[in-house]
Amino acid sequence: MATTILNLPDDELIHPGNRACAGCGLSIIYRIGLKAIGRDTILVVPPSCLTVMQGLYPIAATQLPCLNVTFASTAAAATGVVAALKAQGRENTKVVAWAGDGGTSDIGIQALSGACERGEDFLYICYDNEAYMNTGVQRSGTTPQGVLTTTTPVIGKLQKSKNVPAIMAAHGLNYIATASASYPLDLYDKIKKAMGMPGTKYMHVHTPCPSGWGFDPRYSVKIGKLAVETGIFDLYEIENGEFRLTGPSKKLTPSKLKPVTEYFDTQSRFRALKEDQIASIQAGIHEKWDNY
Ligand SMILES: Cc1ncc(C[n+]2csc(CCOP(=O)(O)OP(=O)(O)O)c2C)c(N)n1
Ligand code: SF4
Ligand SMILES: [Mg+2]
Repeated sequence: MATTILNLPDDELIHPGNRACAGCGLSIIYRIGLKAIGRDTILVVPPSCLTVMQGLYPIAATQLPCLNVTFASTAAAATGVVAALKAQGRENTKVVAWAGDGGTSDIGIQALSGACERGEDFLYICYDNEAYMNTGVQRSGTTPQGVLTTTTPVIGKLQKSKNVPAIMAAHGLNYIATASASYPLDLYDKIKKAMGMPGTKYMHVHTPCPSGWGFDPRYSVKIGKLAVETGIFDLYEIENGEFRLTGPSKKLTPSKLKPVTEYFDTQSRFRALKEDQIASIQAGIHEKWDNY
């Protein structure tokens, strides 16, 4: 049965107060995600807003042991931690790699692909705020086309975003899921399910970022929901090769999709988009949903 706010565990694995910006979607998913992950877990985290948010010992925000590793090596380091635990006979202790979109779609993809191909036993969570935020909003492989960052031309990013869950699907993993900071209970249930499965599991979490996307922090949850309601970000699972839409995406049909401009208008990063570009993005969303 789906988790509700009433049966979410009370155990808090982050301390109150951390260094994330106000309204940060990452702080929502980290708080709820750790409840699903549980205490007997070692985290592996590359440079990102998450390392800043956690802070350094002895004032770290996280109560779990965490290995901070170099940008490119997250999945390789997680592989090593799994092997070390096995050598110590501690196979009940789980390993979770938690990285940003830059650290996943660009810099860490080679190590991640290798670990997936070998079927290493850990969960990899990519929180996608759609740019390198920690260092000042540089474009990443998942930054959407037309978005303004500090390293895109004045007309916005020229290229389309990289579909990382599809790349993971090509590795034939047992479990792949998307989730959103705006639907934390759906995120909780998916992490819980992934933690109980063998092999490499991958989750891709859409994570609104007020500082990098250009909106008032009070609207983070609303904007994440708009991404789902307009069909630009879809919630789904691929379990043992079987694809299914989940949660609010399951209830959507092409005729129920909100116009994508409702999402774009909430964020200054989309201000360079021209009408013909918006029409083309809207057509692409409808085509995707027609295929669903
Ligand atoms: C090899 C290397 N290059 C660059 C950096 C600087 N750096 C630290 S965090 C970061 C941005 C990470 O972006 P992302 O993975 O999307 O996470 P976010 O900051 O958005 O949370 C960069 C470029 C670094 N630490 N190591
Ligand atoms: S820059 Fe964005 S992702 Fe990073 S802490 Fe601030 S709101 Fe969160
Ligand atoms: Mg990022």
